[in-house]
Amino acid sequence: MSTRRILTNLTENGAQAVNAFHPEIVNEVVQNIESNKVLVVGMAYNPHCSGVCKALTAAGVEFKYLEYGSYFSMWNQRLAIKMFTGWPTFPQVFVNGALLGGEADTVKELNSGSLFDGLKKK
Ligand SMILES: N[C@@H](CCC(=O)N[C@@H](CS)C(=O)NCC(=O)O)C(=O)O
Repeated sequence: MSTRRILTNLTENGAQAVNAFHPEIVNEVVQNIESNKVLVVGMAYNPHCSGVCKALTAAGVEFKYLEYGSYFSMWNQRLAIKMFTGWPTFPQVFVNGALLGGEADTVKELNSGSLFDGLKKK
């Protein structure tokens, strides 16, 4: 049994409500996923967001960073992003058009994976 079955089984009203929830933010994220090999979507004051940016920089990976609010602002805009990606926290890191995950997933991949091969400065 899929635990996400509601996401693929929306009524027309439900789908319209989801699509109308901060589409300008979701569209901006989508455009940046498509136009940047590595995209970090984050929020201010979140140590996982600064941490993942530091880890990517130390590894010589170029990336674009988009920031939406902080612990004190833009909750709804961040919720729209979470509803779109299905990822519950920030940062959200995208590589070559696909969601990789958060800071922990990115650091693990930088240390022992091959996803960033070819994206590191020589
Ligand atoms: N395990 C996650 C930790 C990220 C995390 O827990 N972020 C929290 C803030 S510290 C978050 O985004 N909470 C949801 C929100 O504030 O919108 C990672 O490695 O990226």
